[in-house]
Amino acid sequence: MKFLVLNGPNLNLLGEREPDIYGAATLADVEAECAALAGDLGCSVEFRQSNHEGGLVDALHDVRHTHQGVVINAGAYTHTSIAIRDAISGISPPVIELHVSNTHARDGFRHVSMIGGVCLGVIQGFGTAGYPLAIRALHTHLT
Ligand code: CA2
Repeated sequence: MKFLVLNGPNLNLLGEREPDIYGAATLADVEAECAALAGDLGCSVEFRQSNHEGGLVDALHDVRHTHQGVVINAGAYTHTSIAIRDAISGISPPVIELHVSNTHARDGFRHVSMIGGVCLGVIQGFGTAGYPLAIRALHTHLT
């Protein structure tokens, strides 16, 4: 089984700024942790990141016949993007919405998700530890 972990705008800066909200781990650290877990579970993960809405839509389309599940942290596009919602609706692999922070404990505009309603489930508020949790959740769902 192959999973895509897709990160949206500004998440390439993980571990570089705002450690009080997003923690100290970099995206490369998170990728290494998820790759190790995936190996233990007998599957594999591919990490991709884009700062562009269309890049995230393209990445979702790209894996529709090749991967069995997706974890997406769509960043700020979570709260605005009908295009990403439609892309998730348009592919078969189950998608888990993930956030490092608890968006419900933050600004009001972060309380709304355009994508949550078309995802298998949502994991948020557990820091970067949420990424391996999401890999486990996908694996459990599919086996
Ligand atoms: O908590 C999350 O994972 C978010 O998806 C992160 C987004 C935010 O817009 C969402 O409301 C919640 C922002 C990502 C910004 O990432 C940074 C990481 C380190 C330093 C600066 C920005």
